[in-house]
Amino acid sequence: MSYFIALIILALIAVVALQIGRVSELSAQIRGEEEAELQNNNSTGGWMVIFGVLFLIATVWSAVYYKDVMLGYGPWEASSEHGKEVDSLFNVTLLFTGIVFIATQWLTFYYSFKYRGKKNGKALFLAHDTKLELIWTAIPAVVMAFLVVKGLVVWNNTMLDLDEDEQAINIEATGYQFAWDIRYPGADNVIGHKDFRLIDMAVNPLGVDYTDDASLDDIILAGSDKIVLPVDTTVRVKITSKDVLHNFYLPHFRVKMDAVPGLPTYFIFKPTKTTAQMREELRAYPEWNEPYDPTDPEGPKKWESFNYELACAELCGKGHYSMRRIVEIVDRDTYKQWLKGLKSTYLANIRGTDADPNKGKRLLPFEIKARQTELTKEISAAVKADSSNADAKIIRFKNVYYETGSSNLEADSYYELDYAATLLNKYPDIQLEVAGHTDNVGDPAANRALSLQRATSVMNRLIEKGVSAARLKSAGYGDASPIDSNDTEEGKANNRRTELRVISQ
Ligand SMILES: [Cu+2]
Repeated sequence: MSYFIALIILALIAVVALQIGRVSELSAQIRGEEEAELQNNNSTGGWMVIFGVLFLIATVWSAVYYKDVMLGYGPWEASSEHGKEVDSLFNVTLLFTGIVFIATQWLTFYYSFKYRGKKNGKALFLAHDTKLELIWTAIPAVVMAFLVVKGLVVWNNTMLDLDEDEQAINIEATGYQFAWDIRYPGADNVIGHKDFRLIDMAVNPLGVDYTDDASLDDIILAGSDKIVLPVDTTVRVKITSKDVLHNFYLPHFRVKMDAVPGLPTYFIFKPTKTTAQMREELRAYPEWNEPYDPTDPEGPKKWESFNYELACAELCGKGHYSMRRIVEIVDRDTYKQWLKGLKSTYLANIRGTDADPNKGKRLLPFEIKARQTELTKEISAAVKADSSNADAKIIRFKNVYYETGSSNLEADSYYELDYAATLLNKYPDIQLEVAGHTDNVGDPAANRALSLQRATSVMNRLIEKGVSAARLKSAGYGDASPIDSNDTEEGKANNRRTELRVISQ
């Protein structure tokens, strides 16, 4: 240790000796060599100008050279409608700040030369100059005002909420450490209500309120690894967070918004280029034609592997980086197909479980609506079908329920029958048969009798709802014409049915 300290002391003594030597050399110069100093000033001034020129050239050259890796240039033209406005705002700002940058940098270096130390040189004494004050206040004020006004226009175009009649896809993004849950609205395009008090990490991590009808057809892509959206369609993203601040950032679409716990935010954007179109554009650039994986030169090229991305742009914790997600922009038909393949989270995970606030309810509003749409198509198809095609003339009720062993209708049956009655009244010329069928359990004669009574109940309901009695008749077929096997419970359930048959028109 003492050896080490001694070494440091020796080194310090050497430094002190060196410094003393340099000071005496400099003082000798000042005392005797004024000429040398002037020459020194001249050459330093000259080098300043040369450096200034090279520096400005290098700055402009690097900006041009690297432009293709900056958003807004080369392949990175905005992929959203308003993104082009944002880019033009950036360009205008860059123009003004660029002019100021070049002017001030040039003057800094040029004045170092122009006002270098000279013999008899004397500084100018300037106490006040009103004209100068006016100029250097007015010019920045005008430029700033212009930038702010243009900025506000762009901001308003981007951030104004939807008009009431404007068509848009609503989605919701909930950030948490360290993923995004994306909620799609289902057929009604309304995202259901949610409440933090309903959060249950096992069954309902978002706290969706399933007593809200709008929630029932919502689709939650939990921790999803991709978001799919259609091109040329306005999308409104509602953004929330469950824990800390996150940020929903789609760089290619120039949208970025904080996800704040307790304060939903949103933005609206319209993608203008599909992922496939973007890949085709990148293909034109040589650097995108290199292999994506350098160890596999025969593998896919970089442009083939391109994807739009969602990034969390808030340092939200140690797993922050893992919040990156792929955003796939597809054409509208592909989007519809993709959405069709997803099942409502409520139906898939909640329906009938203890977490289901609608437990015990047989039919939910959106199911009723879906069945009504289906029934409209079925009746119109059966009416139009050729009479040689017996099967096509049959409409099978799906939600007609009777009390056990009786022909009394349960109240849940009314919506389907009443809706059928309204539809049948649109075709006043057709004759119909209401047919009852049973499974093979029990005595065939009793089955026939019960199926006739049940068909008659249905017929009476239709008559009650305005279908002319002259157009209707009822029939009970018992177990005589099954449509499925009577060996399984499921098959038996299918065989117990009530049908409507178009017999003439
Ligand atoms: Cu985050």
